[in-house]
Amino acid sequence: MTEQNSAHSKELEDIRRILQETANVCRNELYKPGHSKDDHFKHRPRDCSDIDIKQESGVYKIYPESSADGLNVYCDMTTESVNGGWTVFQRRISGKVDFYRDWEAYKEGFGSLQNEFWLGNDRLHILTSHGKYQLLITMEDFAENNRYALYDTFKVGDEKSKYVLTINSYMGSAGDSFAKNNGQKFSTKDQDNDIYDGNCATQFKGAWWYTKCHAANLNGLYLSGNHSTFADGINWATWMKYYYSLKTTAMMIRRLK
Ligand SMILES: [Ca+2]
Repeated sequence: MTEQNSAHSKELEDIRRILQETANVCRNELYKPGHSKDDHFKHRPRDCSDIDIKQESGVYKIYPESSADGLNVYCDMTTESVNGGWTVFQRRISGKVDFYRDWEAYKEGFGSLQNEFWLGNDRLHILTSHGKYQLLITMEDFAENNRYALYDTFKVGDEKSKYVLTINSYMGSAGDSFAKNNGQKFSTKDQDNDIYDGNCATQFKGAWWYTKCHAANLNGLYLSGNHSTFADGINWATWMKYYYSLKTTAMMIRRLK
Protein backbone atom coordinates (compact mmCIF):
# COMPACT_ATOMS: atom_id res chain seq x y z
CA MET A 1 0.00 0.00 0.00
CA THR A 2 1.41 3.40 -0.94
CA GLU A 3 1.64 6.15 1.63
CA GLN A 4 -1.12 8.08 -0.16
CA ASN A 5 -3.49 5.11 -0.16
CA SER A 6 -2.86 4.53 3.50
CA ALA A 7 -3.71 8.15 4.37
CA HIS A 8 -6.82 7.91 2.23
CA SER A 9 -7.90 4.74 3.94
CA LYS A 10 -7.40 6.28 7.40
CA GLU A 11 -9.51 9.25 6.34
CA LEU A 12 -12.31 6.91 5.22
CA GLU A 13 -12.07 5.05 8.50
CA ASP A 14 -12.42 8.32 10.44
CA ILE A 15 -15.48 9.31 8.42
CA ARG A 16 -17.05 5.87 9.02
CA ARG A 17 -16.43 6.22 12.77
CA ILE A 18 -17.94 9.70 12.93
CA LEU A 19 -21.03 8.56 11.00
CA GLN A 20 -21.43 5.58 13.31
CA GLU A 21 -21.20 7.76 16.41
CA THR A 22 -23.72 10.22 14.97
CA ALA A 23 -26.11 7.38 14.18
CA ASN A 24 -25.80 6.09 17.75
CA VAL A 25 -26.55 9.50 19.21
CA CYS A 26 -29.64 9.82 17.00
CA ARG A 27 -30.84 6.32 17.86
CA ASN A 28 -30.40 6.96 21.59
CA GLU A 29 -32.29 10.20 21.28
CA LEU A 30 -35.15 8.63 19.34
CA TYR A 31 -35.61 5.61 21.57
CA LYS A 32 -35.04 7.23 24.93
CA PRO A 33 -37.64 5.90 27.36
CA GLY A 34 -40.75 8.06 27.24
CA HIS A 35 -39.86 9.60 23.91
CA SER A 36 -42.39 8.40 21.37
CA LYS A 37 -43.61 9.46 17.95
CA ASP A 38 -46.32 11.47 19.71
CA ASP A 39 -43.67 13.71 21.25
CA HIS A 40 -42.39 14.48 17.80
CA PHE A 41 -45.94 15.48 16.81
CA LYS A 42 -46.21 17.69 19.88
CA HIS A 43 -43.18 19.69 18.84
CA ARG A 44 -44.68 20.65 15.50
CA PRO A 45 -46.31 24.09 15.31
CA ARG A 46 -50.06 23.99 15.93
CA ASP A 47 -50.40 27.39 14.32
CA CYS A 48 -48.26 30.42 13.54
CA SER A 49 -48.03 31.42 17.20
CA ASP A 50 -45.68 28.43 17.67
CA ILE A 51 -43.30 29.74 14.98
CA ASP A 52 -40.28 31.66 16.27
CA ILE A 53 -41.20 35.34 15.90
CA LYS A 54 -37.73 36.07 14.52
CA GLN A 55 -38.73 34.19 11.36
CA GLU A 56 -39.98 36.01 8.28
CA SER A 57 -43.61 36.24 7.19
CA GLY A 58 -44.51 33.60 4.65
CA VAL A 59 -46.05 30.20 4.10
CA TYR A 60 -45.43 27.63 6.84
CA LYS A 61 -46.75 24.15 7.45
CA ILE A 62 -48.73 23.82 10.67
CA TYR A 63 -50.28 20.81 12.40
CA PRO A 64 -53.52 21.69 14.20
CA GLU A 65 -54.92 18.95 16.42
CA SER A 66 -56.77 16.33 14.39
CA SER A 67 -54.81 17.29 11.28
CA ALA A 68 -51.96 14.76 11.14
CA ASP A 69 -50.86 15.71 7.62
CA GLY A 70 -50.73 19.40 8.45
CA LEU A 71 -51.62 22.27 6.19
CA ASN A 72 -49.90 25.27 4.69
CA VAL A 73 -50.86 28.67 6.01
CA TYR A 74 -49.53 32.20 5.69
CA CYS A 75 -47.91 33.45 8.90
CA ASP A 76 -47.71 37.19 9.50
CA MET A 77 -44.59 37.66 11.61
CA THR A 78 -44.17 41.38 11.07
CA THR A 79 -47.28 43.16 12.31
CA GLU A 80 -45.08 44.94 14.81
CA SER A 81 -47.43 46.38 17.37
CA VAL A 82 -48.69 42.90 18.05
CA ASN A 83 -45.48 40.88 17.75
CA GLY A 84 -46.21 38.53 14.87
CA GLY A 85 -47.15 34.88 15.11
CA TRP A 86 -50.50 35.41 13.38
CA THR A 87 -52.18 32.74 11.24
CA VAL A 88 -53.78 34.61 8.35
CA PHE A 89 -57.13 33.25 7.17
CA GLN A 90 -58.30 36.00 4.82
CA ARG A 91 -56.53 38.48 2.58
CA ARG A 92 -57.76 41.00 -0.02
CA ILE A 93 -55.03 42.83 -1.82
CA SER A 94 -55.57 42.91 -5.57
CA GLY A 95 -59.07 41.95 -6.64
CA LYS A 96 -57.61 39.00 -8.54
CA VAL A 97 -59.60 36.35 -6.70
CA ASP A 98 -63.38 36.11 -6.85
CA PHE A 99 -64.83 36.09 -3.30
CA TYR A 100 -68.49 35.88 -4.32
CA ARG A 101 -68.60 32.11 -3.87
CA ASP A 102 -70.83 29.42 -2.46
CA TRP A 103 -70.97 27.48 0.81
CA GLU A 104 -68.70 24.69 -0.38
CA ALA A 105 -66.00 27.13 -1.49
CA TYR A 106 -66.02 28.91 1.88
CA LYS A 107 -66.03 25.56 3.67
CA GLU A 108 -62.96 24.31 1.79
CA GLY A 109 -61.16 27.63 1.24
CA PHE A 110 -59.91 29.14 -2.03
CA GLY A 111 -57.37 31.48 -3.60
CA SER A 112 -53.61 31.64 -3.20
CA LEU A 113 -51.77 31.98 0.11
CA GLN A 114 -49.31 34.38 -1.51
CA ASN A 115 -52.06 36.61 -2.86
CA GLU A 116 -55.77 36.63 -1.99
CA PHE A 117 -57.48 33.78 -0.19
CA TRP A 118 -59.97 32.42 2.31
CA LEU A 119 -58.38 29.63 4.35
CA GLY A 120 -61.64 27.73 4.79
CA ASN A 121 -64.32 27.53 7.45
CA ASP A 122 -63.55 23.93 8.42
CA ARG A 123 -59.93 24.88 9.11
CA LEU A 124 -61.02 28.00 10.95
CA HIS A 125 -63.20 25.84 13.15
CA ILE A 126 -60.43 23.30 13.84
CA LEU A 127 -57.89 25.99 14.62
CA THR A 128 -60.07 28.02 16.96
CA SER A 129 -61.57 25.05 18.80
CA HIS A 130 -58.28 24.08 20.48
CA GLY A 131 -57.38 27.03 22.65
CA LYS A 132 -58.37 30.65 23.11
CA TYR A 133 -57.85 32.84 20.07
CA GLN A 134 -57.61 36.55 19.33
CA LEU A 135 -58.63 38.01 15.99
CA LEU A 136 -56.74 40.84 14.33
CA ILE A 137 -58.04 42.60 11.24
CA THR A 138 -55.74 45.00 9.41
CA MET A 139 -57.08 47.34 6.73
CA GLU A 140 -55.73 49.93 4.33
CA ASP A 141 -57.48 52.43 2.05
CA PHE A 142 -56.19 53.76 -1.28
CA ALA A 143 -54.61 56.80 0.42
CA GLU A 144 -52.37 54.50 2.48
CA ASN A 145 -54.23 55.07 5.72
CA ASN A 146 -54.12 52.04 7.99
CA ARG A 147 -56.52 50.91 10.67
CA TYR A 148 -56.93 47.79 12.76
CA ALA A 149 -59.49 45.99 14.86
CA LEU A 150 -58.43 43.52 17.52
CA TYR A 151 -60.83 41.15 19.30
CA ASP A 152 -59.71 39.20 22.33
CA THR A 153 -62.21 36.42 21.76
CA PHE A 154 -62.73 34.69 18.42
CA LYS A 155 -64.09 31.26 17.70
CA VAL A 156 -65.85 29.61 14.78
CA GLY A 157 -68.19 26.65 15.29
CA ASP A 158 -68.39 23.54 13.10
CA GLU A 159 -70.40 23.13 9.92
CA LYS A 160 -73.36 21.68 11.81
CA SER A 161 -73.60 24.98 13.74
CA LYS A 162 -73.28 26.84 10.40
CA TYR A 163 -69.88 28.05 11.56
CA VAL A 164 -71.43 30.11 14.30
CA LEU A 165 -69.29 33.06 15.37
CA THR A 166 -68.10 33.90 18.87
CA ILE A 167 -66.51 37.34 18.99
CA ASN A 168 -65.92 39.83 21.77
CA SER A 169 -63.74 42.47 23.40
CA TYR A 170 -62.86 44.99 20.69
CA MET A 171 -59.97 47.39 20.73
CA GLY A 172 -58.36 49.23 17.84
CA SER A 173 -58.45 52.20 15.49
CA ALA A 174 -60.99 51.11 12.87
CA GLY A 175 -64.02 51.12 15.14
CA ASP A 176 -66.00 48.03 15.98
CA SER A 177 -67.99 46.81 12.99
CA PHE A 178 -67.94 43.15 13.94
CA ALA A 179 -68.73 42.36 17.61
CA LYS A 180 -72.47 42.78 16.96
CA ASN A 181 -72.24 39.63 14.84
CA ASN A 182 -71.51 37.56 17.95
CA GLY A 183 -73.63 34.39 17.93
CA GLN A 184 -74.48 34.71 14.23
CA LYS A 185 -74.24 31.91 11.63
CA PHE A 186 -72.25 32.14 8.41
CA SER A 187 -74.14 32.82 5.16
CA THR A 188 -73.23 32.46 1.51
CA LYS A 189 -75.20 33.18 -1.66
CA ASP A 190 -76.54 29.61 -1.64
CA GLN A 191 -77.10 29.31 2.14
CA ASP A 192 -79.10 32.04 3.80
CA ASN A 193 -78.55 31.78 7.56
CA ASP A 194 -79.00 35.48 8.30
CA ILE A 195 -81.84 37.06 10.30
CA TYR A 196 -83.03 39.27 7.44
CA ASP A 197 -86.16 38.65 5.36
CA GLY A 198 -84.10 38.73 2.17
CA ASN A 199 -80.72 37.19 1.46
CA CYS A 200 -77.83 39.39 2.67
CA ALA A 201 -75.16 37.42 0.79
CA THR A 202 -76.80 37.90 -2.63
CA GLN A 203 -77.80 41.47 -1.88
CA PHE A 204 -74.33 42.53 -0.73
CA LYS A 205 -72.30 40.14 -2.89
CA GLY A 206 -70.27 38.50 -0.18
CA ALA A 207 -70.18 35.76 2.43
CA TRP A 208 -70.17 36.65 6.12
CA TRP A 209 -71.77 36.17 9.50
CA TYR A 210 -74.56 38.44 8.24
CA THR A 211 -77.29 39.60 10.58
CA LYS A 212 -79.71 42.13 9.04
CA CYS A 213 -77.29 42.62 7.19
CA HIS A 214 -73.85 44.03 8.07
CA ALA A 215 -71.47 46.73 9.27
CA ALA A 216 -68.53 44.88 7.74
CA ASN A 217 -68.37 43.05 4.42
CA LEU A 218 -64.73 42.06 4.04
CA ASN A 219 -65.56 39.29 1.57
CA GLY A 220 -67.54 41.70 -0.63
CA LEU A 221 -66.69 42.87 -4.15
CA TYR A 222 -63.28 44.41 -4.82
CA LEU A 223 -64.57 47.82 -5.91
CA SER A 224 -61.34 49.83 -5.42
CA GLY A 225 -62.34 52.83 -3.32
CA ASN A 226 -65.50 54.90 -3.76
CA HIS A 227 -68.45 53.06 -5.25
CA SER A 228 -72.01 54.09 -6.06
CA THR A 229 -73.70 50.80 -5.13
CA PHE A 230 -74.76 50.40 -1.49
CA ALA A 231 -72.70 48.23 0.89
CA ASP A 232 -71.52 45.55 -1.56
CA GLY A 233 -67.80 46.43 -1.53
CA ILE A 234 -65.10 45.55 0.99
CA ASN A 235 -66.73 47.78 3.57
CA TRP A 236 -65.93 48.51 7.21
CA ALA A 237 -68.70 50.88 8.21
CA THR A 238 -67.24 52.35 11.41
CA TRP A 239 -64.24 53.58 9.44
CA MET A 240 -65.28 54.21 5.79
CA LYS A 241 -69.07 53.75 5.83
CA TYR A 242 -70.87 51.86 3.05
CA TYR A 243 -69.63 53.44 -0.17
CA TYR A 244 -65.88 52.85 0.08
CA SER A 245 -64.25 49.55 -0.75
CA LEU A 246 -60.88 49.05 0.97
CA LYS A 247 -57.60 48.38 -0.80
CA THR A 248 -56.26 45.66 1.49
CA THR A 249 -57.58 43.64 4.38
CA ALA A 250 -56.15 40.74 6.33
CA MET A 251 -57.88 38.68 9.00
CA MET A 252 -55.63 36.66 11.28
CA ILE A 253 -55.72 34.74 14.51
CA ARG A 254 -53.29 34.07 17.32
CA ARG A 255 -53.55 31.65 20.20
CA LEU A 256 -53.38 33.16 23.66
CA LYS A 257 -50.81 31.30 25.73
CA1 LIG B 1 -82.60 35.68 5.17
